[in-house]
Formats: sequence, C-alpha cells, structure tokens
Amino acid sequence: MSRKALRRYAPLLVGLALAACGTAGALPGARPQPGPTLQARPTSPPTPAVALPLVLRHGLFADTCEPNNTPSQATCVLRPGISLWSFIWDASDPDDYFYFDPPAGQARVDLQGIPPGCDYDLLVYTCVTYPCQQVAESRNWENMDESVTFSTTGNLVYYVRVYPFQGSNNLHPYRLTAFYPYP
Ligand SMILES: [Ca+2]
Ligand SMILES: [Ca+2]
Repeated sequence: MSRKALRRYAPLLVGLALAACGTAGALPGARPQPGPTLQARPTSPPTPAVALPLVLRHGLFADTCEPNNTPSQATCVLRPGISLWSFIWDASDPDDYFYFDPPAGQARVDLQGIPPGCDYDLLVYTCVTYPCQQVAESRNWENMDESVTFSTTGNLVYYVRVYPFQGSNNLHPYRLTAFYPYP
C-alpha cells in the first residue's frame, strides 16, 4: 500500500500502526546493525533548505523528509538547537538519515520521544570515503532517549542515522535535535 493510500486509510490502520511496535522479537545480546548501503552525497554540502519534516495534510501527519533511507538520500538538515519531528513510518522504513555541517569542535545530538514499544538507535557517520565511517553511537534499550557527543572537524558533513532496531510508528513522531558547537 502506498503512503498516500496509507494516509487515506490511516484511521482504519491506527490500530495496526499501534500494534506495529513491539511485535519484532529482540533478543538481548548482539544487535544487528546494517551499515549504510549507498554512496555518500558529494562532499560539498547541499544548499541548506528549510524542510519541515512534519506537516498536516488532509488532517493527517505526513513525513516530508522521506525518502531518507541512506546518507545520499538525506535531505533534511539539523539546524543547531532546532528540533525536527519525524517518523519511522512503517516496518518497511529501514532508516532515517539527516545531516549537518558543524564547525570544528564538538557536537551533540539527542533522539527523544521514541514511541512506547519501539526501540530506535542513534548513530552518526562521516562519508568522506566509502563505506561511511561511524563516529558515534547511542543504543539504549526499549524507548529510552538516545544522545551522542562527539568531536567535529570543520567543513565536513555528518550524517545522523535513526535506526529502528525494533518497531515503527507513524502516529507518534520522534524528536531529533543537534547542538553545535557544543557546549
Ligand atoms: Ca526513512
Ligand atoms: Ca534504542
């Protein structure tokens, strides 16, 4: 079912969406963590655009940052201290990638508002060479908040990945905020 159709029939699917979280089995121990699958975007940062990920269409929320399933698809920029609200829309949504271009120093990214019954993780990459290099990760259990603080090099794009270790939810958005320079 397309997302447009999904939105149209969202009222009928509310129960299904709510039931989507917590259905995937998650055993303690090793956590699968597939790496980025596509080439990185060009090294020059994209022109910053005002992109609100959450809009109200036909009375239902839609996620305008999609598709953003790989670093090269990341279109929504994390501005310093300005939260983005977005979704792991459904079980077929493998990842959400965002980006920002901080100055040299330190940066912090917070992932909050993970829906009950879901477990999302927060990872950060640079993609100067392929495959991309992970520079930070926060992988708490269940819907605990995630936060990473890491050193940054100027003139380098950092890709922030929200990874759905378990669950999805298109009714309750998560909140993603980057702070840079930090503190
Ligand atoms: Ca996505
Ligand atoms: Ca988590």
